[in-house]
Amino acid sequence: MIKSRICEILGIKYPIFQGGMAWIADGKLAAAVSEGGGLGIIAAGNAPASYVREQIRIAKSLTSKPVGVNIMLMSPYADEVARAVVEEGTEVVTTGAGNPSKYVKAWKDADIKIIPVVASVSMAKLMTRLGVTALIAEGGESGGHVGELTTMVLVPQVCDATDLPVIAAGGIADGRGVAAAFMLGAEGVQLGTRFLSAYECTIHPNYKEKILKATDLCTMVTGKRLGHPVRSLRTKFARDYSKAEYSAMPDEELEQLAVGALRLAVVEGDLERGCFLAGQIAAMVKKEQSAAEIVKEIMEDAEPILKGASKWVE
Ligand code: TUI
Repeated sequence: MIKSRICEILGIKYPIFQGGMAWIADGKLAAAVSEGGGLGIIAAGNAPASYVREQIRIAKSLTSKPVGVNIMLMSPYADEVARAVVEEGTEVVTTGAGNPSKYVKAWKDADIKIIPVVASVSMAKLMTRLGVTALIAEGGESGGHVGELTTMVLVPQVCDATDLPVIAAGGIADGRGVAAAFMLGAEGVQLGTRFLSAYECTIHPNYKEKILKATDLCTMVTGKRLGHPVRSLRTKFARDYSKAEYSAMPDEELEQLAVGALRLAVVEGDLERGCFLAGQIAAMVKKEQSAAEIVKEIMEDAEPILKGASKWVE
């Protein structure tokens, strides 16, 4: 069994997190992952605190194991969600798409375990100084909002910059990816895209089908011009948006193009206007499974690979 500090700190069986995917990672999916021995995470995304409270309660009705909440720091509701997690007695908070410094004191006072996503060494050092619990080093292979560096490059540099446990994210789909992440110094992994095919993941069937049929080159990054690069499936929406980015279209109009596109993908399965966020490993997601099966399969597949690594050394 693969164990690390993160299992003890969080009280989980396997050091694997389910990424906090906006519009997708609800209380039901998070509870299923936690029941399977990983850490399920509810995504606040751009939703108000009332939605997050409701999902926390749903998760708590389905599992007594720890469940995390991811706070997307660019959300207009980030402040109220940051207060709600304290009031709801959330055990673990992860953050993304920004700097969570202003919330750290209140969360520490409430004994919440704080695990920010970092996309650079400087942010890793800053978070370490603030006394957070662990770090998620997320490379640009991931779906959604992406940083500049790849997982292969970011993880070892973040591990060198901190004594905290590091969770690797971005580009991990199976046991091989887990083993590789541990070789880079990580003590845990976070996967998003692989959980899109979970039975408990209630995205529109069109979304699931697109993931299951994806091929290696099927994602692209858009949004660089406005400073919010986002990786998604190469759909009509993504190609149109990309074209608009390189046109003379004013920034405000460009911003308007993307409004509501995540909801259209997740809820409506809108193949024309939806933005289907997905990581580069989408092509490695081949079948529907329960969340618990995904967790167990990935972590058990990683074991013989890590054990067998000595075969390379004479
Ligand atoms: O946050 C994510 N992935 C996301 S958020 C999201 S919702 C969204 N919708 C529309 C536009 C943009 C986002 C979809 N996917 N991943 C975690 C992550 N955080 N990746 C990179 C970062 C990050 C980047 C910069 C974390 C900190 C950071 O610090 C910069 C600073 O100094 O504030």
